[in-house]
Amino acid sequence: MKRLVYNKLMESISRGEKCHWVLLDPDDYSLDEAACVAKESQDCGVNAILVGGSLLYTNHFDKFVQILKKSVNLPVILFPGDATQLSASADALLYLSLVSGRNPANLIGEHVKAAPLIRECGIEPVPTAYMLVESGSVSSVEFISNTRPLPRNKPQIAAAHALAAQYMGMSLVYLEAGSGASQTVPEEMIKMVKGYVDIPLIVGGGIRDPHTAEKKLAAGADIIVTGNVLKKKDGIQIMKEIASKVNSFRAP
Ligand code: 1GP
Repeated sequence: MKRLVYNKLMESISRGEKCHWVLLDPDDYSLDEAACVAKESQDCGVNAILVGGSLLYTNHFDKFVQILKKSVNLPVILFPGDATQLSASADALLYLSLVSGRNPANLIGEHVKAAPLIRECGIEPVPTAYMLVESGSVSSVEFISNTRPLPRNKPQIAAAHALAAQYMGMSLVYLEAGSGASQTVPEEMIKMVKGYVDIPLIVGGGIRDPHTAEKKLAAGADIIVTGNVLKKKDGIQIMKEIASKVNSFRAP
């Protein structure tokens, strides 16, 4: 199994570096806009681009990935809502198991559908424990996956899930408040999960300013993901500030 993207990520994390990934939902951008936003993100100092969404309304997924690959030198990593969101042009794919839920489709069903295609396309799968965290309202992931999020005031439950995922051989843990979340993943939960596992920790959902990003990193996030902030009027400027915070971050 290919491990190029993952090994590079591990090298950077072992040097004590933090990462900032940007999520581009194919429904939010035309192909030209995507190319432009990806270049701007690269110029801001972002480390990788994620592509995907819980539910897609547009039919340009593969072209979307292709144009991103042509526009930037960053790794383009799939963040699929289901087994239909695949593209041979991507560098890697977060092979997401929604371990916070108990829906077999998101634990093994979609994986079985996607596995032969991933093999055929030669995409690098990165086994990722995806954990949805309660964030004040029903997120798209929660609704579409028909699962319940982890209670936000019970960090020990999140830690047990992350540890189980590590014991099962997963390579990453992703703590997700949901795109556009009004409440981000609590620092207490990030800290506790980080204390339980050795694999890198991704935190995303509702991070819209450099100060919030810094708090997540200080609590133990290795990678932060931002998406919606780009759609703000001054989104690129805010992204630049977040990326610079991430790139210059040193553990306190
Ligand atoms: C969603 O964590 C990502 O999976 C990004 O969330 O759009 O709220 O930044 P935002």
